[in-house]
Amino acid sequence: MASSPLIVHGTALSGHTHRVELLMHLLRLPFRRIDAPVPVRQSAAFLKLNPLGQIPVLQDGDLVLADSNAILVYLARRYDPQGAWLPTGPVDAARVQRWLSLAAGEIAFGPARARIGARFGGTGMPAPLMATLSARVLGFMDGELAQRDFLAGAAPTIADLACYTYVAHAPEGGISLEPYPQVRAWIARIQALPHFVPMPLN
Ligand SMILES: N[C@@H](CCC(=O)N[C@@H](CS)C(=O)NCC(=O)O)C(=O)O
Repeated sequence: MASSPLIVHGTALSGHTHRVELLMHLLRLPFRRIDAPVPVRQSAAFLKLNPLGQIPVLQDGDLVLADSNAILVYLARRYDPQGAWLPTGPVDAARVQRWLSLAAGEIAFGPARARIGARFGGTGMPAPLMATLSARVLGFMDGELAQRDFLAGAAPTIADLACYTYVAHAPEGGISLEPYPQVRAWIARIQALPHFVPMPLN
């Protein structure tokens, strides 16, 4: 258990923040969120926490850690004694890492950017490119999920949490999940996990 409550700098509508908070809920880890909307992220105080000016940032005692996937790795290693959320075997660990890379690549620049454009405006990326990236990764996910219940194996890992939020919220950006039945079934499996909390729509 954490010696003092964990702190997450983030916002309620940030999918990157949600994936971190979701793992903390699933692990039953107490935490509090410090709201960090765009003007806060550009402040000198925040830039000391993360010079990239991005949320989420985790504070655990003296530790300050930025990047949602890095935070997932830390929390899983530090607070999941069973190691279920981040397996250690070479093949299993590599399978998880592959999905973390897709979460920071095709998913971040496909469905996540499309949602930002639709909801907040101004992604600086052409819509056809976001649609192409989305179709490529969602088609791949659908095929993989036809073979197993979760992205990296039979049980959920941080791979699923890293990918879940922006895939589940893809329709907000005009990316339909209708063509991807296995992805929709996987979303339902994630949402059925004990202590799951959704990212709000508004
Ligand atoms: N690779 C980072 C990306 C985080 C990210 O893009 N966060 C957004 C909000 S959801 C942000 O802070 N954007 C501000 C910016 O990039 O300047 C992570 O996984 O944490």
